[in-house]
Amino acid sequence: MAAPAAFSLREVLSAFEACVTEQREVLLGPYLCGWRGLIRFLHSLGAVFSFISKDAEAKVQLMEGLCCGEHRERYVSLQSMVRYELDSGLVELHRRSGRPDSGCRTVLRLHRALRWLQLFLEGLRTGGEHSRTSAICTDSYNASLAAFHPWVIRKAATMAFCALPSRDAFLRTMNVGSAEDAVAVLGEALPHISDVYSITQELFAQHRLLDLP
Ligand code: 1PZ
Repeated sequence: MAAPAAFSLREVLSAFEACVTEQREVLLGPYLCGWRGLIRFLHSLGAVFSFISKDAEAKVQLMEGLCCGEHRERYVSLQSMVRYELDSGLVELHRRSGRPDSGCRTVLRLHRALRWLQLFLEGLRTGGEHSRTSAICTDSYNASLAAFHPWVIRKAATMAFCALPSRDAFLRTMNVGSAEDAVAVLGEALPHISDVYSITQELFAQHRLLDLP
């Protein structure tokens, strides 16, 4: 029996490249594929991160449900999703009620986490051989996601970061070859992640969706 294909972060990162169309729309299919892969990668880092992967998983699952649900043609891109959910009054602008979470508020959480990912990978890419992954991760988190999390989650996250392996070992867990190869892959992938991030940020800002409860 053939061994299962080795997991490589290269394909995951390139999913974000496939997200952006010529019209600068962000396609949900590859966006969620990218997230699926990131979650898989997070699993490989150990059980300390499972409270993080569970939350990301739930959000990705909710989005996948919308993407193959009754209104699937509205969930092709972030742009069509925003238009549809706003026009149909599906977005809770002020506070959450008992209604199911909207795609917009769910993507917003993933979008904020994408900013963390961008900072973190950039920190890894440019960090010295002996820099600590946990420090890079904490700095990226404090500069992004932490602002949206209550104290108890910030505390738990910061404690989990201490379990991260050294930069070199971390780059090797990406499974793209040597640490130098991994740095090169990051250099190629990061502009695409930044692109997805900034298009989404602009879209959400334009529609005043950046503070959805
Ligand atoms: C490589 C190490 C991985 C570090 C991951 C850094 C992110 C820390 C995030 C801690 C999240 C903790 C659990 C739950 C948080 C939720 O309350 C929030 C808000 O959602 P709401 O409550 O409003 O529904 N969820 C989030 O902020 C989304 C977090 C997604 C994190 C994805 C991490 C992807 C890791 C990729 C690894 C390369």
